[in-house]
Amino acid sequence: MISIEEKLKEQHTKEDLCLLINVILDTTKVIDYKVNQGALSNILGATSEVNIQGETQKKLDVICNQLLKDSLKSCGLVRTIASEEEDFVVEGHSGAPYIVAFDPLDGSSNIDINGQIGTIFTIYQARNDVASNSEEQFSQAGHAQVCAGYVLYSASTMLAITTTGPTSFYTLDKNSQAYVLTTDSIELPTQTNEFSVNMANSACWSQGFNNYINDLVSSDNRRGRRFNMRWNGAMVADIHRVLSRGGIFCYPTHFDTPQPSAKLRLLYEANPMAFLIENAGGKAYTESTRILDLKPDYIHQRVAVIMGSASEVDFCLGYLD
Ligand code: AHM
Ligand code: MG
Repeated sequence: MISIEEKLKEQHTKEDLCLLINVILDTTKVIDYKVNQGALSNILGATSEVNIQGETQKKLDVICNQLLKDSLKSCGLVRTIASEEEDFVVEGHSGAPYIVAFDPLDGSSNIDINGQIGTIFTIYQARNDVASNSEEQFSQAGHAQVCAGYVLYSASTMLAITTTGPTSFYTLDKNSQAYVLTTDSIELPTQTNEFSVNMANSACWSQGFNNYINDLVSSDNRRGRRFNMRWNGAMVADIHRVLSRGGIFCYPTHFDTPQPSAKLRLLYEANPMAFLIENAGGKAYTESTRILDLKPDYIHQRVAVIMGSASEVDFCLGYLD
């Protein structure tokens, strides 16, 4: 049995990065305990607060955000912090080597139904050419991530992580409280017959994207096989399935608003997931660009997302010219 600490050492990960990853993972163990307790620890339901995304915060969103913020601020390794639940960047320790962005609890609408939820995180080297406590710290292309990962709180609690090398899965052993390596170097199948999209949004999609989905579900589609659909409503759970057995996950642009709009956030949702997917041999695009080539203009910027098995992503993009 190899723990995450042992594996990071084996991969010659820098010591301060190992320490920072451990700070984040230790916090996810506290979150895991609270998630498991559910109604018993009075953490279900909504607050009266609305975040900068215009979404009502759940109690657990606020608790998890505070836990991660506190541990990152006090560890001395993080210069600046960005979170889905914080309007602006949060000051860390000046001169510290890293910056961290996270979605403390992805899939908030699943909290109260005992559904799958997760924590997504990404780590970059801090920039010395811009102010410590500025949004520009995060204006870095996704391929500059030094570590990306998520923890999925589900039947088992699992970690997917990459530190520029391969993506691997670890399972939290609740007895020893260690994340133990359970799948080393994931290789995503290039082909799939499973797609993941919120079909209820089809009236908002482009004609090209509608044509792609119609083709997947029609009995005489261009590849001679019908596709199955899976949608958990939590990106972390849907991407976990894709990493586990292949598939394509899409959250395309919506055209029902005065300006075309997207739902998922580049910095702490699309970029870390794109890094995990690419380092497992998959592809991750907006409708036109490789996600990891994008630099966020602001920390809560949203982008369209098409990611998963490489051939399927190519096939989908072929409909979107
Ligand atoms: P959240 O971070 O507030 O939970 O929102 C992001 C979530 C993703 O996890 C998921 O893919 C998407 O929103 C689901 O949206 P919907 O089912 O409303 O289309
Ligand atoms: Mg989210």
